[in-house]
Amino acid sequence: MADYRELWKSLNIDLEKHDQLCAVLPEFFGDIYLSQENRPEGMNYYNFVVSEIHGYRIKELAEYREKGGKVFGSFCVFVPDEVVLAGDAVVVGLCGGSDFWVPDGEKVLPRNMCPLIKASVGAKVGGTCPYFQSVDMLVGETTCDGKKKAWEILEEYTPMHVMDLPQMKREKDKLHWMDEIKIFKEQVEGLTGNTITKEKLEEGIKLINQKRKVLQRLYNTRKAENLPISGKDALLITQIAFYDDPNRFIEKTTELCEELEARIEREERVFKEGTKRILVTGTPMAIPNWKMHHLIETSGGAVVCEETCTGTRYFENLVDENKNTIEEQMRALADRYLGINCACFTPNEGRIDDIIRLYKEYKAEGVIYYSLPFCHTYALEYKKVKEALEKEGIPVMMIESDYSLQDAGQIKTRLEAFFEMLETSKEAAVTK
Ligand code: BJ8
Repeated sequence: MADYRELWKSLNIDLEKHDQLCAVLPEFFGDIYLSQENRPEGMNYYNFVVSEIHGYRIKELAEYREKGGKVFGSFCVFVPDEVVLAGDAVVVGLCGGSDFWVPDGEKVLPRNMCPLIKASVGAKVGGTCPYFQSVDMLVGETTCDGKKKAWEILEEYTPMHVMDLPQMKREKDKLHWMDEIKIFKEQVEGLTGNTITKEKLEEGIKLINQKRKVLQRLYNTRKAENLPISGKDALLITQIAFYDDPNRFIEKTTELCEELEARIEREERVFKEGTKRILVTGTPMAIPNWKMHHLIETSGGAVVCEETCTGTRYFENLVDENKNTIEEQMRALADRYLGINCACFTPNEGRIDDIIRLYKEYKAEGVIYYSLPFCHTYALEYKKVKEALEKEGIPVMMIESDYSLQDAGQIKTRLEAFFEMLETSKEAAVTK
């Protein structure tokens, strides 16, 4: 990585502490990612993005802000990026996925709390995340209780706007969410000084739809019998989608998709035959949380799809582009976003349908239900998901795990036993 110390200093980064973070990431990434065999050439771009994770993009954001541009930071896939783009602003995802930030988070939050929240708050409080230091406004939402209360702490550091997400999906909730998007539009206009016109919003909608489409194309390649890409690599790409420049991301991911489709034609695979195809469902995996995928893919499994917010919930369903007024566009945005099936909703039967559908589409052989500790909504929803999957004859196992590596050995043992069970039931089905 080039020398960005002056830039980091200008962003009030705690340089000494930040050096510790920079020192561990390359080795961590090397062990988990670069050790994989037969990776697609197109992954070089994403390797570069990670090698420059606190550099290149931060410099771009700084240059943009120097010219008067504004940067928004969000924590949830319900925040409509389209509105930010329509205001000629930039949006970056800020969810923390590293154990490094947890101790700083614990200085201001209770210990028995979701690591994603602790890491996100810790990244800001400790002054070790240049993305947090580059945003002009944070956008929170009322999803889980932990996040809601965390916003009250974060707003002591950076201006914060909170979107009131309904927890049901009735018509009145849709109207309420539409109102919230309108209020958010006013916030974006207020901060940027730019008016969001119908034309600008249309551009934003088209661009984000394009990003969704390229991610859908990428995921489609994972439906192939011969997997052309590992689950770890696919996860990394989705994680990067949250903060990369959208146009560049679309271009690079399109190139990669072409390569993957050619691999499928040639029947080139990244895993040996017999590797168990796994659907992961549950809480999001913010960068650099690669733990579960790494454990699965080094224990005899391959992740073929993620029903998570760093997976299909991020890009399934497009916003209708053919609307004639801002009012209609707002309704189209509300409709698309309220189609996301997060466990913070009740009832949330749609998520169960999604899991079963994705399991079939991606020809999965088993489901790993992943939950971060203290995430009550996802942990509680396991009961209903498990019952529904069992009814369908779909094997499922729940794993609750935080960002530390302490439980890695124990999880590996459980995964190996689960994959063995999948193999035994497959053999039994064949001999029947
Ligand atoms: S739409 S999953 S990104 S809220 S922070 S709920 S893990 S206890 S992140 Fe989420 Fe939006 Fe829903 Fe997706 Fe649980 Fe942790 Fe809360 Fe979390």
